[in-house]
Amino acid sequence: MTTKLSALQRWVDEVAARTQPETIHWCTGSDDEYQQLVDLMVEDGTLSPLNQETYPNCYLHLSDPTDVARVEHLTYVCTEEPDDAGPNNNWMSPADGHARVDALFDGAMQGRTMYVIPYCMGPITSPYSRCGVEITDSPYVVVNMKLMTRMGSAALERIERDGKFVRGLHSTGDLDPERRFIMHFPDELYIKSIGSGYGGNALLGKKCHALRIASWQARSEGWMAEHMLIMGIENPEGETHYIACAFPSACGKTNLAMLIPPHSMPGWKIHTLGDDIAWLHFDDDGCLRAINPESGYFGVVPGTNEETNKNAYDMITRDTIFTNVARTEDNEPWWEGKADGKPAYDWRGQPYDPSQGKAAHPNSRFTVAATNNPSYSELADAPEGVPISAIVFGGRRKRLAPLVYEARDWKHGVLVGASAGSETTAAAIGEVGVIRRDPMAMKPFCGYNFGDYWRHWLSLEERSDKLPKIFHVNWFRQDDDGNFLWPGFGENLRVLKWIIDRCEDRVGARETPIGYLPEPDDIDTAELDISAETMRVLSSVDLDRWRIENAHFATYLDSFGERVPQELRDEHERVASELDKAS
Ligand code: OXD
Ligand code: MN
Repeated sequence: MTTKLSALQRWVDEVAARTQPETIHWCTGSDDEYQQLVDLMVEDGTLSPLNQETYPNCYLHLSDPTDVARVEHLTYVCTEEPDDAGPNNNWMSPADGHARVDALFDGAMQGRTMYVIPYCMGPITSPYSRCGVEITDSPYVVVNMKLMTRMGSAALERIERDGKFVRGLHSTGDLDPERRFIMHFPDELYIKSIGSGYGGNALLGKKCHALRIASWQARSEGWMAEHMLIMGIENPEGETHYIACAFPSACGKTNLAMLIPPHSMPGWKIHTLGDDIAWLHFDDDGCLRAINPESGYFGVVPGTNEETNKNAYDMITRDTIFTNVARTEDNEPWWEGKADGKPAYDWRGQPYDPSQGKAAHPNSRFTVAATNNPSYSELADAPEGVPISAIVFGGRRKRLAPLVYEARDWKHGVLVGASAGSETTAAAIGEVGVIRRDPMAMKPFCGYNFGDYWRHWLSLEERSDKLPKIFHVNWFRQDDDGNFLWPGFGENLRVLKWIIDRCEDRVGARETPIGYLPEPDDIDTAELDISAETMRVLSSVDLDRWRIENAHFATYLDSFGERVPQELRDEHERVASELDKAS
């Protein structure tokens, strides 16, 4: 197969000339192709079949031990002006960026097959979807892209019709962290990634295209590309609200999106549209609608069990690629938090020895098609997307942030999102558990200066009088002994119900300097073992700590200098003076 789109053919020829592959394979996206690549990888040891009786069609990939997470320090946005990438990104000039990686791509595919993967982010027929082509020398990337995106012949046909696509060039190179770079050239809609096979660095449709490049495109085209799950919440009366929630990596987006309602809420249903990325566009009536550009999940495995996320637990018993989990004697996958079985081999493939650390890597992952999810919403394929009633920000905060609060209005909501912070997780290389600012959960993914990004968010107010309400949640509050105050998981639906009731003006709220909070008994705690005192703590505002938090945020804003919109500074000062007045 080749293409009639000369720009694409030229690019493929140009890449082949530089990387010198042995053969070129244009991916059709067929099931046979998937199976042939799986067989090839089983033969060369890249994949191992798991127990096919209990885990049909499941395979295990153990990565190079240095290649287990996103590498934010090696991820660059290459713009002519450093200020366009902003202090939130590593910067290189486009000329230096290309030169740096092109040298590594020279001859990089010798003796390998070069795969050309046309893909479509979003439903093939949606006007909101955007396409790309990833060239890679990794069959592991191809099979993951098959599970995660609409890829192959149908995508190629759309690309040939559109004539426009994002170019993504990837090679695993020699997996040497010294020769690993993830480079973005937003002006050229070009991504070059070398030296890593890890999902967030190598499945270029995901973070590189659907967030970093798409956020750049979205600003100029008037839409939003966000690190958000999308879910539908149906009440017993059959009324469904859709919400989009932005939480940092490994903070429970997948679990929330697939939530199973608690026993005390019979008749409620959850419909999952997406667990990681939302593209939001205004329709002709000014309603903000969301599509999920992806069609599969690349989720964190540890902690997944029948209690925390039964839908995910069931979904990954078939047709799943596991990366860096442990294995039992019976060749079943195993991870910390799995209720049954015990590990015989760890994620490095070594006999399990607890003194050597966890059996499964804390950032071990499953890749699976979204259609495997028992709570999959057919509307995930709807070209027009779904209308969003609420945007919810959140993070992991042991202290400070209450269980839930609502922003006063859109402008305040932008401040709430911009000032969000969270404890770091194993999804990126680096120290785990330290608080960092993660505006809109986009710190690692915004493809341009955060100052300009906040301006773009603020500008949406001029576009519509039907904007969603904005909320903030924190499932992770702890007491002084490190116990979680809120049970989380399915019980989070109780909080989502309050959010929807607020959207429908069905419940009141208490006004505070940080926004509107529920009264402690506004959140139904029937059948929960939680004291009135805990609910009081979860729904109170520690004014002194918030003043400190607010002052830290002022310093953070200053680091973006003149690019910070005055409107955001004014809003921040308004909250600061409310906090002063109240304390
Ligand atoms: C992810 C991440 O894999 O955010 O989704 O790191
Ligand atoms: Mn993510």
